[in-house]
Amino acid sequence: MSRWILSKKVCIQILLLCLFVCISIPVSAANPVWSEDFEGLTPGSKWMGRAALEIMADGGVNNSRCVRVEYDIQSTAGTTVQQFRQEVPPADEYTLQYDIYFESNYMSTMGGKFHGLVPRRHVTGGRDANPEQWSVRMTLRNRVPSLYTYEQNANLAFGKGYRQSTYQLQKEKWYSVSLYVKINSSPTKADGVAKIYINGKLESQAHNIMLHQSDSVNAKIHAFFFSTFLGGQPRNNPVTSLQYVRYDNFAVIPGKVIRQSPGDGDTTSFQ
Ligand SMILES: [Ca+2]
Repeated sequence: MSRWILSKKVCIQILLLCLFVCISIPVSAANPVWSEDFEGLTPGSKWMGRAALEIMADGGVNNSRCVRVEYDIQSTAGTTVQQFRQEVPPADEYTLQYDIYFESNYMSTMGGKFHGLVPRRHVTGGRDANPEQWSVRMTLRNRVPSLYTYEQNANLAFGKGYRQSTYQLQKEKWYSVSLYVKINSSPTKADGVAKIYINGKLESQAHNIMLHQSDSVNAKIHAFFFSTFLGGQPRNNPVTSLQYVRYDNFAVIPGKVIRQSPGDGDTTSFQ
C-alpha cells in the first residue's frame, strides 16, 4: 500500500515537473518568411552575384559569416547604390530585422539610406508616385537612425524623414535593426504604422500614415528591399576612400517581432 502511495506521489511529482518544464519553455519566435544568415554561402563569393556584396568568413555577429558591402564614392553627392528585391508573400504587416556594423573607416559625417519594406512596385522618388506605391526604409544622419518613407500626400520628391532620436550608432559595433511596417487598412484611412527599433529600443516612429490609396493587393507589402547608399558628405572635407558596412541575419517576419540584440534569437513578439 505504502509502495503504491509512493508511486502515486512520484507520478504527481513527475507530472508537476513536466508542467513546469512546459511552462518554462519560451514561445519560439514567429517563423520568418525569408531569412539569410550567410552561414550557407561561400566566403569570398558575391551575394546575389553583385561585385560590391562580398561574403566574409568571420566578420559577422559572433564571428560568423556576413555580407560586407562596398560603397564606392561617385561624387560629392554620394556613393553607388546597391539594391535588389527579395519577394515575400503579400501581407499588411511585417517586421524586417537585420544586424548592421560600420567598419573603422566609415565616415560618420555621411548620411545614407538603408534597407526596408516595399509593395509590388516600390517608389524611391517622386516621379514614381502612384496610389499603390510606397516605401519605408531607414535613413542615417550623423549616425542617428530614423524612418524614411514615401507616403501618399507627402512631398514625394524627397521622401519623409522621422528624426526623433539623438541616439548615435558607433563604429565597429554590431546593432540589431527591427523595422516594423503595417500599411493603412483601407485606401481612405490614414492608420498605417512604421517603427524602427535599435537593439530593441524604439528610435523612430510614424503613426496614422497613408502609405497607399488602393484596394489592390499590389499595395500590400511584397518585398524586402535591399537598398543602400551613403551620401550627403561635406564639400569642404569630401570622403575619397571606399566605405564598408557589414550586415548579418536578415529576416522578414510576420507581425511585429522586435530583435533585442544582434543575432537571430532574443526577440520580443507583440500582439
Ligand atoms: Ca552570420
